[in-house]
Amino acid sequence: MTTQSRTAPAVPSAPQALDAIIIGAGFSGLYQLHKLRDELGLKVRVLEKGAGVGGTWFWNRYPGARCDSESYYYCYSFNKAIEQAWSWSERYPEHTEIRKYLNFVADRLALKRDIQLDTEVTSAAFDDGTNLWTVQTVAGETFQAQFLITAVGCLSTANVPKFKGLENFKGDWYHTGNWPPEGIDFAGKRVGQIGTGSTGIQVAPVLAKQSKHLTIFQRTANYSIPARNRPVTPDEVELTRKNYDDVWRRARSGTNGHPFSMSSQSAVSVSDEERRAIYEKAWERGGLRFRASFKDILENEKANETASDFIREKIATVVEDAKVGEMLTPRDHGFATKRPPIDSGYFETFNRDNVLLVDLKAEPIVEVTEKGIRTSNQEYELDIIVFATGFDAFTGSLLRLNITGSHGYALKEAWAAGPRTYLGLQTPKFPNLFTITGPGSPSVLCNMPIAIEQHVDWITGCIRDMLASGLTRIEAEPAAAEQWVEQVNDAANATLLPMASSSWYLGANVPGKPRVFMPYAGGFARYANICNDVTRSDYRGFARS
Ligand code: N01
Repeated sequence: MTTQSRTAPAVPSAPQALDAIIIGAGFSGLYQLHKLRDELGLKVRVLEKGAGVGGTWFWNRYPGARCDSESYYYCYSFNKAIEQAWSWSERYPEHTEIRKYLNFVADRLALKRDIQLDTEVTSAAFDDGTNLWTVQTVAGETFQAQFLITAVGCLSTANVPKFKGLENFKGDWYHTGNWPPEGIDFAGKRVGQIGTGSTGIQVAPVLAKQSKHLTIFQRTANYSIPARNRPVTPDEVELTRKNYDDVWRRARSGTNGHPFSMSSQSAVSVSDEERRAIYEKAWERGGLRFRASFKDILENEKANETASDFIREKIATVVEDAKVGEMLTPRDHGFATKRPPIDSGYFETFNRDNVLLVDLKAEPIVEVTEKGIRTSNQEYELDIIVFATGFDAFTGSLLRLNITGSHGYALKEAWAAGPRTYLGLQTPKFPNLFTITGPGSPSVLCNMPIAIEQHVDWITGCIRDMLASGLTRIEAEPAAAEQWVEQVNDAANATLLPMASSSWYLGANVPGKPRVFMPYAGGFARYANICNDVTRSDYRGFARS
């Protein structure tokens, strides 16, 4: 870890009084700061653990780390001048370029003066007497504010599996979500990579090129669509700038916050030839849009099987060794029931002489040794282990903040059986606490900046209305949260998403975590309408005083 949180002074400091505290300086925290400070005129401080702004993109610097949404809509839409001034260089921006963009926005809006970096929050406690939150940091600083907004992202707490013997490993190991900013020299090294999710699929082709030898330890074979990344031409930049209003309108009116629409055809209503031609075209175009080829890929098992089969055939065509190709072929879940990755030469990587695939279903990891990884079959000698093993998604980053709400009720207790929120925005008994893209909201099922802007706009409107009415406290009602949890479950069950039993959407990737489907799968546009309707109905489901 390269960032150093400030350390505690001998004598704790007096609380610093603010109107609102925001935790996190990624896409969410930056925009929330702008709205509360520059539109509502509030005194706001952003507390950020990292040494720079960027959130997810501050920490995820592994080679090959890119965004899976296309650059022209993986950005803010709220500010015309910023929108028109920025140019992306590639179809899928690399992490460095996204950090540059977020710094550009932060500088343009003069946000950095209200962002405190290297500041890790250790606890947040609500006081029923004053309706204030008190937030403490590792350095022993104390902040107090009426409103507390978590902008910590959904995928910020690294999941490092507790393999026996990891402490004995004589080489180096890294988690992709905690990558050292100075980078890692893989030249001449024998590298072991564990995990083949979106991250593993991005990092593997680059590690294979940079290292002497790469061993990929795969637990679950994954589908992937070619990204077809390429530079963006000046003409494309110009055209997008002209059409931005339409881009954002389309992004907000759809299911996933992407500006492309879902086909109106069913995959099982067309002939085999037609279907294949549509899939081929989508495969050639590349990217997440592949799943929009037919309207029912995520709703109907037969339709899903057609997409899954098509990709399985592609894997068999690309991978030269048939045995390896079969090991790489997913058979235990349907396409897109887990978050579908996109790649730049992932399956081709297995045609290289310096790459070995190990199937952990056939030979599970027994322990990490001094020299490498021992499976039930043999020991693989390694110099570096890369954990591309994902995150304690949604709840991990919120629970580690040690939040206690009304009458000392701990969030850990409230969510012991899984997160229970109202609209993903608030949890009963945690007044004046708002969660941007929290569990129970569309969040990760969406193009994130669109989901983030919708939440920040709603929270800002809610606070504005409270201040205008002289109200000091807002709290989700337990009955509203119960009903919302049911709606989240119903929305998931109307899709094939719960079918993937090892998905992080369900918390299944972290041993011991309650299995609850966490994001709202009813679609972005429908969700945004529900939120607007709640506002119009005088904040139905919230108790305000
Ligand atoms: O994490 P994952 P990720 N032993 O949880 C394996 C976003 N993202 O970092 O499938 C062995 O998907 C695990 O195996 P299994 C995106 O939303 C965004 O790849 O559980 N293996 C799996 O293969 C994405 O979905 C961008 O059986 C173990 C892998 O590790 C999310 O981040 C780019 C294991 C983890 O896959 C998470 O993706 C990249 C164990 N004990 C990522 N534990 C953007 O473009 C886990 N695994 C914005």
